[in-house]
Amino acid sequence: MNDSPLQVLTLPTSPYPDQRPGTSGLRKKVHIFQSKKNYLHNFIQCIFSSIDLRDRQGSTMVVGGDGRYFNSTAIQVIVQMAAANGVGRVVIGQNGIMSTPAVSCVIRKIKAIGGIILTASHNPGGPDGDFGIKFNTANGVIGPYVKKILCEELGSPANSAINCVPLENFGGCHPDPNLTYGADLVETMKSGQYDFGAAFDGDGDRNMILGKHGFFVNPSDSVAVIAANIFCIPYFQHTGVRGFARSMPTSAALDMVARATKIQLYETPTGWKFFGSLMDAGRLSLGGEESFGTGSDYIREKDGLWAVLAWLSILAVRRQSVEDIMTDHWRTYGRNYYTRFDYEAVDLDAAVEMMLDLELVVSDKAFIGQVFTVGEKKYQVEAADNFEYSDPVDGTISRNQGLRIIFKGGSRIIFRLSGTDSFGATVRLYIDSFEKDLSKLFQDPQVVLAELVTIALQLSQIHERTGRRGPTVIT
Ligand code: G16
Repeated sequence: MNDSPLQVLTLPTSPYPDQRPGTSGLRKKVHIFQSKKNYLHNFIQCIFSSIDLRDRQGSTMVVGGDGRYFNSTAIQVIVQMAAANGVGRVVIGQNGIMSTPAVSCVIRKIKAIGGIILTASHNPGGPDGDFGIKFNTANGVIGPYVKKILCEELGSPANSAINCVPLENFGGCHPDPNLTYGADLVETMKSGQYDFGAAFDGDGDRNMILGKHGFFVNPSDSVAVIAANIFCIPYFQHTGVRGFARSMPTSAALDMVARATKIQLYETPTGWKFFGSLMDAGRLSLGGEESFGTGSDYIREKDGLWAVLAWLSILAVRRQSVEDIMTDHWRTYGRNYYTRFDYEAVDLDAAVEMMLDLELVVSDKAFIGQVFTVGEKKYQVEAADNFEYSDPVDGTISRNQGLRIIFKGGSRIIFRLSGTDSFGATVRLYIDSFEKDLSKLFQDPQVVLAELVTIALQLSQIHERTGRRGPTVIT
């Protein structure tokens, strides 16, 4: 504008072919953002350019992040570029920090045009770690929220909030809340001193639930338990329940509850955005993913604290331990034994080639009906495909969402390439097997699933192809 005291600069730049957003935004090593000219600027400009100029002019935008290294540098750039792109107001979290679910909530409350979230979520932080950018459209660290809600408002002792001060490198800890990276918490819980434990990632959208003695609630089970006890949660007493959803690789535990309660179930590709579309259409109330994400339609993101509060509501009504609630659930609905193997940072070409070859194998007609024998057990292939999803709201088709091998009886082997890694490729292998025999409900998942793992390793030749001897993380 002519009368503006600010001068808009136009800077030449050229595109980077590796700036393809994955499952949830762009994630790269910090040094890539620092060393490649305009790397951050290019991506941010693409975000602004994707918004119609008429909507952008004078609009309000939310910016926040998990406080990781490079956040404050990025925010300075974003504010300047927002002004140059005609955005009227930028709402920034205090010290640049705002959890992913909080950004979603603020966007909806103040009717912002969208929000830029500076996080690489569960990936490590610090100068040698990862940085990431997500953009949430108009439909939508964790520590300060834990202190405020769990300690100040609900009265948990202050020393129950551990690692809750935002740090640029997360104090050297890995922010992914799982059994491997959350091992300290599991050990602490094993002492039997505490009844309930939870871990979150830096941007607060993931959660891990633990009971006394470190009893682990698998995330696929967690959403199923919340679904089965949904009316213990006041929010749903008011809104009712419209539908349940899980991502394809998430175990089918939720399906059992949906069937019993006659509530519609949606199976989507990995990525919370698929739930967002269903929520916008009023079809979905509760969703969960095996990747430690759980949430409801009050915002358009998964929300770790929400999941914890949901569990606490259930505990308060049922007055049972986490373990008792979980084991009761298995007795009622059967148990989906479940595990995920992650092969992190493997060679990209080797991973892509493995997936292509595996797809050829599973898409061969002769594959259906094939019987795999491991020890005394036999598994017959009932169906196999590369998962494809047609959005029931707008008909958009998402292809290539993971290779599925489904055996008679419902056991499944799934292979996917992660869309959130920043270096090389991460191959995810998911195994799901249903058991309803009451005498077999309390076994070690790794023992129960060992045969299916053997079949998966044989079929994919993943160790031979990647030079690995085993996964980096087992959940
Ligand atoms: C993101 C998505 C989730 C997805 C997860 C893992 O979470 O929002 O929907 O399940 O990544 O994706 P992938 O298996 O492709 O690595 P977050 O918490 O990393 O933003």
